[in-house]
Amino acid sequence: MPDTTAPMSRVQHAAGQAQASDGPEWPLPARDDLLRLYRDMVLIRRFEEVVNELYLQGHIPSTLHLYIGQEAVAVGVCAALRPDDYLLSTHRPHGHALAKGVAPGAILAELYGKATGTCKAKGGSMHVGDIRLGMFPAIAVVGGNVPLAAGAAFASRMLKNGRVTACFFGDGAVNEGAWHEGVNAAAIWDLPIVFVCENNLYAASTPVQAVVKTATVAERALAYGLPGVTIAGNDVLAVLQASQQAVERARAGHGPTLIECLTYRQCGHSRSDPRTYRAREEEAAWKLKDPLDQYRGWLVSAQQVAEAQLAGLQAEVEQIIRDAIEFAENSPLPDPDSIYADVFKD
Ligand SMILES: Cc1ncc(C[n+]2csc(CCOP(=O)(O)OP(=O)(O)O)c2C)c(N)n1
Ligand SMILES: [Mg+2]
Repeated sequence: MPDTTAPMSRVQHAAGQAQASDGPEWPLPARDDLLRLYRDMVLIRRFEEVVNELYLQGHIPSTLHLYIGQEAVAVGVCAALRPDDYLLSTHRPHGHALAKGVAPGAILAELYGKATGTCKAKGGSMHVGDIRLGMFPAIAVVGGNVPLAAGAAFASRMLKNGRVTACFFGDGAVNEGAWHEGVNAAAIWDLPIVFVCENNLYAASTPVQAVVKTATVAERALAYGLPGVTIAGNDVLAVLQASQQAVERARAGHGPTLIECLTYRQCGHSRSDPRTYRAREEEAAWKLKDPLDQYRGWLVSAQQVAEAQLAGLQAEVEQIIRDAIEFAENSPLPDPDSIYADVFKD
């Protein structure tokens, strides 16, 4: 029998030679891992809420794109990765970085423009990353990270280091020329990549159905000869299941998979977005599908996790955030003499 205790239906639509399925054979993660998924989503949610407040208070120069509402995607994908696997991100990278294990203090310090930031203050929000943890500094050129992901995966194959590359992008990336070139290169060379489309229905103010003619993004995979699946991106277990299958396929040398995660950004696109392009009713409907609320409800009802235990995880997260703020605020500004350091190759 399929696992009826799962929070929502898993794979909604499959295209091409889809691998993910709602089969009974998928074992639920161990209890500690289930709790870890929740804790990691809470960390991202709270981090972003606090970053928004700090931004409004004037602590953070430059712009921001928050990840509120999409937490299940980053957490589900990264839970399927090894620590040394690669991750390439976008202009909306904080959640990806936290899920990959980048220190919250180092991310926040980067946002503050401090010397202890992940890019020593040379990147800011849209370039957060730590290559020591497998995360390339994020790339804000929409679709621009896709050919680079193919390059990273090509290097892994040449070096035979067994690393898989996870490449995140939004629905707005899939009409960029770079996206098609990168996906095609990965397909023809059977590169170890998992392409993760976070379809949050809008590219800034442009609705996806206005610029994508097919019913799903995933079915475009068929044109390139790789499997594509569309899943409920607010269901962290659905994301984890599809990611595990795609990672396994990539690591075994069978090539890339495209996973389209249907999700919704609960905040504006970036700072000062009045969201006039979408209906408040639509926002309310997606709020009912909040990834944290749904997963928390399932943990309590189907897994009998005590509310007190979840409150403990939340308290742990609050402390991590307090420590991150303290770290960022107490960190020094970069030395002006370091302005050309790490910019040119020696
Ligand atoms: C090549 C390119 N064109 C335009 C922009 C400006 N821009 C930044 S984010 C964005 C929308 C991206 O939408 P999507 O890929 O769906 O990601 P989301 O913001 O929804 O996470 C645009 C148009 C850019 N950064 N790069
Ligand atoms: Mg989008």
